[in-house]
Amino acid sequence: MKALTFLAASLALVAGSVGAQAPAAPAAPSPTPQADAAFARMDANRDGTLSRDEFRAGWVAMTRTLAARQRLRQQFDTVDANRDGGIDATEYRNLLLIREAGAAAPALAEFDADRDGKLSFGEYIEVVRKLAPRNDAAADAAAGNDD
Ligand SMILES: [Ca+2]
Ligand SMILES: [Ca+2]
Repeated sequence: MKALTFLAASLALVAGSVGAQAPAAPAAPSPTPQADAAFARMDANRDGTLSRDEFRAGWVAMTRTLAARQRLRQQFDTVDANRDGGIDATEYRNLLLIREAGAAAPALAEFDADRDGKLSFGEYIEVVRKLAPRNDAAADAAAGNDD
């Protein structure tokens, strides 16, 4: 389910359709709302079918986002030295981005949206976005952020 949500979010990038109005809801609830949303976003000209070009563009955007997210996930797992699934204050201080920022480094709390004292993967992506704004991987992965 999480992967599907992510997929749908990734495809929001396609054709700049973020924020565009959702297609008319079908009479019966869709069994695959994420897939339907992904399809709608890939369907750039809204004609209800995917051309080869629309599919190609969607595929490229999706694989790019997935690859970016995978790279960030690997980074996150490396930083999470004690493997508890979160970046705590000590691990945070060891982040290259934080060390490079030195005294200007923002506090962990600034990114700790759920206030549990650690950074989840989603919260970590915000760190990379803020401190390495030119990092395409972060931008892509953040667009598909679902946690
Ligand atoms: Ca940890
Ligand atoms: Ca947190």
